[in-house]
Amino acid sequence: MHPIHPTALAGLLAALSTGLPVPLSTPEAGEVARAACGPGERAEGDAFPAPRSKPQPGDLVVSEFMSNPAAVPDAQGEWFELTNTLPWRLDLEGLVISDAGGDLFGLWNGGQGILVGPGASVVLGNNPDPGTNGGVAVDFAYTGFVLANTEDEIRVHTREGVLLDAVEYGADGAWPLEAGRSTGLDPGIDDPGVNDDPAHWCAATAPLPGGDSGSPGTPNEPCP
Ligand SMILES: [Ca+2]
Ligand SMILES: [Ca+2]
Ligand SMILES: [Ca+2]
Repeated sequence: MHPIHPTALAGLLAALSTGLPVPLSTPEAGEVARAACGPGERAEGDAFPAPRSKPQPGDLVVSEFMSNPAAVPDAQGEWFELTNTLPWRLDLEGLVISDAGGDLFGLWNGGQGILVGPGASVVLGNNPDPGTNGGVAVDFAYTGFVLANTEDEIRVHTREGVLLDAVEYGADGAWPLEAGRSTGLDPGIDDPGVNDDPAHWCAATAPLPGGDSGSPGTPNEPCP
């Protein structure tokens, strides 16, 4: 476990809880909380929508990150990808992303949900404009979170502080960090513990429209 700073978490929870339609209670261990399907929650053309699960540890992994874009400035082109490991869709709204240095943001969409399909990925980035971010389709834009080029952390946890996955790159082992190339998890790996090992990651070669390499929102290339 890597608990975030209590003061920072309290402040974020206060912000997130404003107008929040769901209670702040913590589900019992093992419980899969299923949101009720109310008006407006069904996707268009989705006659029998699958239940939306509140993510539990093991339900998602950090699968790719662009910490050091070369085609555009870092402040315009950093992003990372989360992949749903489950055979049903997840609602990521309410999750919190942090690092070890105090960077923090919440996944909030006004209560509309941030859905990611079975086995699919969502891209979070610091700039939603493909015209200036290197040609990346960003699903959720954030501020206040920097991906350092040599060493940093991406920690995904619930509002209650339950860690779902963390990737801590650069400090230990041989992480494949190259300017202009995202670092991607071998597509065979979907375990939040196994992805701690840099041996399961490699630098992307698939071209992005802006000239860098990566596969934001689509399956990673198999590592050599
Ligand atoms: Ca950076
Ligand atoms: Ca991990
Ligand atoms: Ca990818």
